[in-house]
Amino acid sequence: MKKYSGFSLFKHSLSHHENWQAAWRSPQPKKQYDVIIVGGGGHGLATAYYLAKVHGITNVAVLEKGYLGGGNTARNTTIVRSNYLWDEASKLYDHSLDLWKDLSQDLNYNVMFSQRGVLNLGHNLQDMRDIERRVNANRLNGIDGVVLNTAEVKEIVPVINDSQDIRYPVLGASWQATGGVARHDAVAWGFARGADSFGVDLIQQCEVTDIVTEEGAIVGVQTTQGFIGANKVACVTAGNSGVMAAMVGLRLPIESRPLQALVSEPVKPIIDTVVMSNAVHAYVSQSDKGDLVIGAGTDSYNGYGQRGSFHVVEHTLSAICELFPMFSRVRMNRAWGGVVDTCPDACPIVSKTSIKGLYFNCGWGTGGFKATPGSGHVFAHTLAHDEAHPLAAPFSLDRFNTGHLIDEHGAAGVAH
Ligand code: FAD
Ligand code: PYC
Repeated sequence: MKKYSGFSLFKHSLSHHENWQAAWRSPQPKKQYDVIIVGGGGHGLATAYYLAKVHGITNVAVLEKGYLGGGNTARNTTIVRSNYLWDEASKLYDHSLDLWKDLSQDLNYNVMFSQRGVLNLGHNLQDMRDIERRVNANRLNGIDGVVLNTAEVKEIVPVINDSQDIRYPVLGASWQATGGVARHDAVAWGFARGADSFGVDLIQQCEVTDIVTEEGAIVGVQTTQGFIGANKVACVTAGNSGVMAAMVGLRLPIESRPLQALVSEPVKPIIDTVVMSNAVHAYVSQSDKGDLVIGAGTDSYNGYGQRGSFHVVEHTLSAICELFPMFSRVRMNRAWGGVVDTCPDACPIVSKTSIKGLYFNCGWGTGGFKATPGSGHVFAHTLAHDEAHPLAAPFSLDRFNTGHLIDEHGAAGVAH
């Protein structure tokens, strides 16, 4: 990777960006690849990076219909944690959390991973029982977590409304001190630059319009830049996975729905952790720039428009203002939506398919950003060995036949 001297950094700071060196190449697609990854979001790029770095497989292309990291990777609220209930999920997300810790060093790119802690609030006795159960399960799996009472929550977030006389009083919370946030764009760019440095071709503005098979095996993909041959095709297309599967006559157990978030004008530092409430469908953290980053629950209908309903934002902001009355005077700058694909058990699909050489990594729903490095790492193994990584094995498509679902609705960041 290119290293910059102090002088060249100074020179670049005075020049326009068109003079900056590109962080990755923009090659023409080759005729044939060992592996084509469809989808240049964080997960697809991480998969390409680990395929090259860990498994030495570099004849790889990532095909992205828009620009790298412009899908849900660009639209998420960057919360990272691993406090899931069941062994299978918590081990997968904790593997990811481990990778986050050294990711900036590994990529030589600052992904701004900040372990500022994550609170999941409880508002009634059943919430608190669920929190205790989840924290106990986490600790049995070696994942840090404590159960806090109202006063302890208030100590961590002095601006929270601790009145017990409100619609959703704060009775306590789970606290994962090692959770936090990372910079979403930097994660995509860091993995992209890393993959490119190993010779992976990153091809933007290249939409896959069909997956081509012969006698039940992959031969390549049809794209807006023509046919490209491949021995293996890995679909990492988040909210478009159902569409990709339909190209080969497969039906995934997935619903695709809009999920929204919004940011305020920048304000002085006021909240130095992440506060989430599944019950009120609202969560908030503060970016390094000062914006309050606020998120909502999913819309209750399926759709592919990258925007959500107004009433969801209204509901979220009324909950936020109840939890943080002082935020009622902050102005909101912008709102946006992404499309999240969710399985019935709120867990991902990381899997081979019945078609030889075709793989899916999807269904991360409202919570896949935190999994970006871990997902790429285990999926690369699955692609390289044509056999699931042990941490990915419980997340194969088989579970919808065997009934071994892993119900993580309770630990999902937002209700869906
Ligand atoms: P994406 O980044 O969406 O990448 C998929 C890519 O595939 C896209 O770039 C798309 O253009 C491309 N593509 C699709 N079809 C084709 C095609 N036919 N040909 C070529 N390319 C194609 N998760 C958390 O853990 N923490 C959070 O705080 C959090 N907050 C969220 C807030 C919002 C508002 C949203 C929408 C999501 C949130 N998530 C969060 C979820 C998280 O964003 C996703 O799970 C994660 O980013 C998925 O990454 P990805 O790389 O799989 O998908
Ligand atoms: O999974 O932690 C999460 C999350 C937070 C906001 C959206 N998803």
